[in-house]
Amino acid sequence: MKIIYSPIHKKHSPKWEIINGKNVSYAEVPERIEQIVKELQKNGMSSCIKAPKRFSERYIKSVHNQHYIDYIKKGSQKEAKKKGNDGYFTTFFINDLCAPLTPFTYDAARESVNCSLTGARLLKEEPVIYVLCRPPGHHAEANRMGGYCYFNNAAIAAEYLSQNGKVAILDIDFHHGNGTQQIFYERPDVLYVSLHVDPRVGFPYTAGFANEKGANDGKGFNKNFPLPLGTTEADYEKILTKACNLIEEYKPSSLVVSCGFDTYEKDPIGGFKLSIPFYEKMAKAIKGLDLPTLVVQEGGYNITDLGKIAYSFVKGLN
Ligand code: OKP
Ligand code: ZN
Repeated sequence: MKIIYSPIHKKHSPKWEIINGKNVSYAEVPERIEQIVKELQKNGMSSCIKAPKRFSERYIKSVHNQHYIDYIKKGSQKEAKKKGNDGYFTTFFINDLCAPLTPFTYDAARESVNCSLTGARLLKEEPVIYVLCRPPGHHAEANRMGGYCYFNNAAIAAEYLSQNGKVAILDIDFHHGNGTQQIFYERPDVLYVSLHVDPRVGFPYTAGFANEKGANDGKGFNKNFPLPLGTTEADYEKILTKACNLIEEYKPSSLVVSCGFDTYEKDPIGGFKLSIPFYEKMAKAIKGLDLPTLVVQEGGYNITDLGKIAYSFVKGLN
């Protein structure tokens, strides 16, 4: 297995998000990825870790609108020139107050895409690749940032892979990937399947309902499994099996996993009851699909245990 990692993400480190009009300290911190890398290295995986290659901005444009890309780039540059450059929320191209622009936001988001595309390209040679990227991407729509996400790493990789056949995306982050859903909503050649907290009680609130099934040519190729707060391992496992069956029936050429660890029982912003050993089980179920698989990091915010969760998951993939 190969792991794709770049240290550039560390430069993107916003202080706040705004929830209900109040500043709340930012949960999507550099330590997340650093803890995972440390734990994988500790477990003898250093030789698996590869640096990303650089990809042209036109790959980002395959999913996002050019005005949106320029806005993030120029906004980050503008912020870098300011004195108190703690980041700011833009007025345009935004879904919520959880994705500020800071001096290195564009650079980090761009490198995060480089990581996912490097992984996608390597899938020809390696059956399973784990992309340790941040900022995450699944809330980023074609022209809207939000939920700690700017460029949709998983969607850009899926778009790239779709040139060689149908792609399934399995989103197991605690939150619904509204961005990924929106990007492929009218496409039959990319299946989106997501398990997440019921949007009536959890972020992103406006998408992720069971009746969102795709539109036009894409009708029937979007499947949401909203789950209640407090979902147990037994219940989660049943739904994951259903999700895997759908993917199997679809017969894709490759699989992209939007992999969040905020389903963990002690996640500070999650609300499911999954334990560390359960992640190995989940990964085994995914591995059982026997597809070229690109695992793209999304959320997961328990800094203390993230490394152990990731290592449990990696054991199941191997
Ligand atoms: C990003 B990813 C809840 C705050 C919610 C935004 C959550 C974004 C999640 N107290 N803030 O899907 O992990
Ligand atoms: Zn999440």
